[in-house]
Amino acid sequence: MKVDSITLHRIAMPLVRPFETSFGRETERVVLLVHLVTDVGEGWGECVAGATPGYSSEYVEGCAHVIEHHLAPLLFGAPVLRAADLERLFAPVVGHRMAKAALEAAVLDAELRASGTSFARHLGAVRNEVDCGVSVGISPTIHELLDEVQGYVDAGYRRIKLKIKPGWDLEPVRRVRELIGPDAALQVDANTAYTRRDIPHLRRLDASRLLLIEQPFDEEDIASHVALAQAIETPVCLDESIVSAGVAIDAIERGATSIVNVKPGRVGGYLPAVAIHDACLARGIPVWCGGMLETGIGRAMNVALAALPGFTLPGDTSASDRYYAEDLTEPFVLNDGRLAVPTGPGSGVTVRTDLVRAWAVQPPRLLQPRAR
Ligand code: NPQ
Ligand code: MG
Repeated sequence: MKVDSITLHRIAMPLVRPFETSFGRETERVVLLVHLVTDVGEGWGECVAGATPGYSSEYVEGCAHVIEHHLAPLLFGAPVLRAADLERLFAPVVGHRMAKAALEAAVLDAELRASGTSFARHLGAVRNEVDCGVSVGISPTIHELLDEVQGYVDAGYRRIKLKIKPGWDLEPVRRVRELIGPDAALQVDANTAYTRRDIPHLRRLDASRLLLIEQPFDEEDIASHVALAQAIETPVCLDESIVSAGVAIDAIERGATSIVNVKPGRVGGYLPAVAIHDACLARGIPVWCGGMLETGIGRAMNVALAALPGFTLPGDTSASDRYYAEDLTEPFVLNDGRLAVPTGPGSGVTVRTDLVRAWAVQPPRLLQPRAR
């Protein structure tokens, strides 16, 4: 295919409730969307970067800049464009995986719509629905946390994940375990809020019989995760650290992670995400699909990815209404704790362009080749 134009849309979507993590509190989700027009049809992609570099070094304006000035020229310059070639095409740009992933998603969407193939079929899905978990933010009080968790249990979520940080860990986790009972799936995510000195403290989480503890230390600090894994019974799971299949294999071989969170945005796209899935499957390491408060576009693609055979744990692939009163596509609705994998061509969902316009925080930016 040939790309005729790329339009960047910046939108802000109101969250149904503030989402607080160890790195900050969000009340709306600012999202960068990529709309491609190609000679075979259109495609949409979503960038998972946040408005500020508080979670990752990448952020909306940085991604928009690197797309406009460095990645789009590579796309426009490619004689024949195929999603499978993008990792190589983008290799001259170091890092910026979230920006690359947004373009990859849009190229895949256009390519698959043109061939009448779904994301699920193309990526290698083996299920037509996926088990869903939910990520629960840090609450002002334990009482409000228990209320929120009870709501998700009632909605049918098959796994609860609590955000933790120093000062919000042992007690809330213990109280939620008490609320949901000994057999319910419960895990925690620290988003790098601890240091190696906290290992004796984190060991006390073992009493709550967690499925896993996610990313307690800095993303560059594989060694401290090895030390924790040796000291704690709860399985250690890396998120932020896993930026490529190579890093995943290294972290697994060093004993830093026995379960892996796979997020396409973090690793540069859906095809690199499948490569990490394959590497983990070959090593007997379970994976699950992370979430970045995606709109229906990214949610549809994540649900397709989560239907691959190695995704044996419920993901942060929650229903649309976990985050948004109104989604950018047809909403994803929980059915017995599961979401249906879209079957239509490409992502299988339709973008509501009226909402893209209504929620815009900047005029759309149209990018075109200089000359052909
Ligand atoms: C995680 N996601 O697993 C992330 C963290 C996260 C669902 O817990 C804006 C930008 C908002 C990035 C919220 C979940 C975000 C964000 C949460 C990342 O670590
Ligand atoms: Mg995480």
